[in-house]
Amino acid sequence: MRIDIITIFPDYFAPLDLSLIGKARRSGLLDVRMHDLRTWTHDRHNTVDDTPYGGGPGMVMKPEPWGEALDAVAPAEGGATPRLILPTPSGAPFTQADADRLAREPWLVFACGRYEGIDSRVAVDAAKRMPVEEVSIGDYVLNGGESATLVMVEAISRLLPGVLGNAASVAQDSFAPGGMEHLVEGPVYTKPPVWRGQEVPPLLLSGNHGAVDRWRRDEALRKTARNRPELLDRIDPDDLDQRDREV
Ligand code: 6GU
Repeated sequence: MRIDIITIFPDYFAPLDLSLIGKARRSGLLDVRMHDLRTWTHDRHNTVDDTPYGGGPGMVMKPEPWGEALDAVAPAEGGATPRLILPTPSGAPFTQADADRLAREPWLVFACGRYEGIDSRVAVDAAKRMPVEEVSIGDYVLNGGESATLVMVEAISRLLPGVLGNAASVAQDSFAPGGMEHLVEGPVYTKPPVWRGQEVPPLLLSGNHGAVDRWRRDEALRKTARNRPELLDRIDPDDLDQRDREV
């Protein structure tokens, strides 16, 4: 998968050199390219922002550098077109289902806005030649799209075949499609069996895999009820068995 990131802070993405994503990049599974938006400015001060029409506080990102940047990174002529992701607190919520869907795309471009956002004509213009999505990572405001892009790139790239050491672990994650959608994972344990007076639940040491699976589902349901009660309403009743209803 190819990912291009357009930003005024390319250094913000240094963490993408690390850990599993860094390894995936070095192995060629993941091709991530950062681009400095100021490359596509033409004035002495490399200006990327201006005051908002209609007045009000803050600054808005000028359309011209963004138009040129997107033309250069994703040329209109010449075959492939990426999907453009615009991180913004006014976007649609980014979920695990979005991570799964976007992990199947061959090419994504993230356009990181700062200040009060990017002139709205940029998204309209880009949509004439590529699919565009405005996406938010949660109901709070960040100073720019960079940290949100890091979050989304990590959520997406860990789903690419070969990026995680253990592909089976993805299926057990909170929110994973095919069993864990609308559920968060319950507690996990490793050795030693007793630590500071606390025992690991003995069932986990029993070797009874069916009983362990059932216990994990019970605990996921309990933890979801405690921490994310609003998610329970979204579970398809057909996906609940009698034991689920008793938890
Ligand atoms: Cl994607 N961008 C910004 N600037 N703030 C956010 C966000 C994105 N998602 C939540 N808050």
